[in-house]
Amino acid sequence: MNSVVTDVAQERRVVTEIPGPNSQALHARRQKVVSAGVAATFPIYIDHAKGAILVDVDGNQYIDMGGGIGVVTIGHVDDAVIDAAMAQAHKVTHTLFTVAGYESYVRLCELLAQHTPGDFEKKSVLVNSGAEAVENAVKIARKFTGRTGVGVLDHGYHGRTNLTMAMNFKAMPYKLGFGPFAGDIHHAPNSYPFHDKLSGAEAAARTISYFEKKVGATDLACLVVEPIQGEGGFVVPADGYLPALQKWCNDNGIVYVSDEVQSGIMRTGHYYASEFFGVVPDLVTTAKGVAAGFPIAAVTGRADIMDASHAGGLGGTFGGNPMAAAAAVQVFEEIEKRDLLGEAKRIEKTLKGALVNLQKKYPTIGDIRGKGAMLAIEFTEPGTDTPISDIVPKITAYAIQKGVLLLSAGTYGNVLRFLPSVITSDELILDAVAVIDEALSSI
Ligand code: PLZ
Repeated sequence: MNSVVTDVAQERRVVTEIPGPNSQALHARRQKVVSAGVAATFPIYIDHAKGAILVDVDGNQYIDMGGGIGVVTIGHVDDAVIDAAMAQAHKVTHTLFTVAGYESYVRLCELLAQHTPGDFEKKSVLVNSGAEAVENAVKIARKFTGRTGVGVLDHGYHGRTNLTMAMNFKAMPYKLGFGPFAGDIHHAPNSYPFHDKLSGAEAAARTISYFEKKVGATDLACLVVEPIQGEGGFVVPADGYLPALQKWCNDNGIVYVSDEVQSGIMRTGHYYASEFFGVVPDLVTTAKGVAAGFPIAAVTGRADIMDASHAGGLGGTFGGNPMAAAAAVQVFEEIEKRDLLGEAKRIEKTLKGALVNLQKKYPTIGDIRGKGAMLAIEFTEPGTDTPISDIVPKITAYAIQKGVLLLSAGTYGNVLRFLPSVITSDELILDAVAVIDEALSSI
């Protein structure tokens, strides 16, 4: 277990019952010391990983179709990223950037300014997690506007801190019993074309009317929107919806915040999903895929907004950790060097094609949606949009037994979402879909 793993055959391989004996033993230890509030979606324990494959402590190999919920977009244990982080680790591991600086923080902010949407002067602050990035975006927008209201959309997800809990749509499991929550958060209906059948213009008019009636535009500091909703079920808004929201924000002095924690950094075949929709946010949050698993996140946006905070108002002990920042810088370099945006588009072509074929066989697949390597299928009663919520848990339980790790999503738990690394081969993608096919025919 101490040896350096250099390679793993890119294939699924089941060599014990799942969970195997070593995973079972670790799970028993975990249950004694890890809070029951920390879920265990699969009671398996990973020893090492490479590329698109996870290897558990019993030697079982899984095709990772979840990427640690969209984090290892570049692939597990990418050599260039690990080398960059290790080189930094041997130089300096911590100073606290607000006390004494280092280059990787500055370089990452340069890259974020370059690759986030919008051709204007941008600045960033680096933090530790997606939720912390969202918290900071709200903080910064409030300081800039002198207003306090925060608009969010139904089916949205923004984190597990007190403020971001209040911004989430779903009570269970994110909020129930954890209140009281931060105030002045206002929820409005989103665009969910598969269910609401509204055009982008109609859905935007509904959203805007809610905010205008319930809050009043002049009391809103910001609107925080995931361009493709992640935990909510990879909800892709109707054409024109996001640009209409952005225009309304711009016209009314509301800071438009794009929460790209899940959809950002090559995931959709673009650096940021906002680009796909033709939206130029005032502020963007980045986390997950930016550093391949090293914890780091950012708020990036218009320099005047980012500079509205007084010195000392933003920061935190570990924010922009040198190793995590060096890893993130390398991720950006690899995206360019290896055309990883193109790889995300390849995943879309292969996976969407296979899912369309699957839908022909199984009419319970009501909708196929998403972009790049962020795709999902939603299960509904055939010919209707009534959710069927017991199919997805059966598929994920079946698949893990066969060496495929799949994730669910959606307000009704009826969405199977795919967040594979963009380096996953077509062969592995098709193999994973074949396992879903087997699962569906066995249900
Ligand atoms: N904003 C859009 O998707 C994190 C949550 C996993 P953190 N989504 C995965 C879980 O069960 O906690 C997310 C997101 C969007 C914010 C966040 C929060 O990011 O890094 O988990 O804090």
